[in-house]
Amino acid sequence: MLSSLLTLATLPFLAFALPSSNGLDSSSAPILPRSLQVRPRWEDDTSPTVWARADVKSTEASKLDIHVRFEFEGYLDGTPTFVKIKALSGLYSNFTNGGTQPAVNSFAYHIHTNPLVNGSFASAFAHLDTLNLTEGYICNPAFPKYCQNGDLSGKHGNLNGTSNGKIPAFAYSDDFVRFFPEEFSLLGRSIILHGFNKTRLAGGDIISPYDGTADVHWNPTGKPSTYNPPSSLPTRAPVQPTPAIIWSNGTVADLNRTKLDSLPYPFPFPLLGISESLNVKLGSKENTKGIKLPTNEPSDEAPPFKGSQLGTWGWSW
Ligand SMILES: [Cu+2]
Repeated sequence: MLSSLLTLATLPFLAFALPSSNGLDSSSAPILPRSLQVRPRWEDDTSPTVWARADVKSTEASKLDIHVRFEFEGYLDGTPTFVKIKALSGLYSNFTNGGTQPAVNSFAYHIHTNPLVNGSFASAFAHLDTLNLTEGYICNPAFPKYCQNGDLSGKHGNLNGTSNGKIPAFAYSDDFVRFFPEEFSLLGRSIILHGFNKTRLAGGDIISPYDGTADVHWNPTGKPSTYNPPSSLPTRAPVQPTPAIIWSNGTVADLNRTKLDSLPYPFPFPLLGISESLNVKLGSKENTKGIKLPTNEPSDEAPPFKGSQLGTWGWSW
């Protein structure tokens, strides 16, 4: 299993070695925007694995004491990114935001497009949505392909509050969370955690040595991401279409062309899917796998974190 993974990981390099190849196997392949024709910056790295991290916290002023750690493990071969989550404090059931809001028992969370400016959660703007699916269609976890790629809780479920505010480490794989190409990348973004009526309760930047936002010890450098620097980031959140449409309630995707054309908002598929983008190959599975991690697992280690080894985590592919 491990050897086959390593073999797969060499494929991007082989593609680069062929000057006439654009990494696509179809003569009808779309012409890629120049910005997508990028090679992973760690192409000379011998490791097939890359990491990022985010410490998502409430502000001191809020006195909420929310701290959720996210860790991302990605692969050069385009297999799904692994997302590991642990709530260290503050995610209580019957959460009322200090008595100011109706109680909620679970928390939505997303990758947002922009890193925080001066700690402002509002400055994170909207969900990462590199294929422009918009929020016009309600994300259905059965069809993650048609969810905003940054809508992690839409695809995998909210974080359920607990009596002590902690959630043991757990993890899942996600086909649509990407380290590359750069404009699809989670690098240079942030994560926002929400309470009642989408209130922004906590946030934190996604940092990694791969884009210069973390040093080798995983301390934040304060530098802009080399992947998504301020000049490439949106300057405002996009206006979302309303009302929202639940386009599929069933367990089978109902997405023929007629159906798509009948939907009230422009639907970007199939324009330029992630699977058609250079260097990116979707995993063989579009569904996700969740894994419960040992509760005694340390949470403050620097990546590569323990338990990330294939055998230890019981990967089935
Ligand atoms: Cu959000």
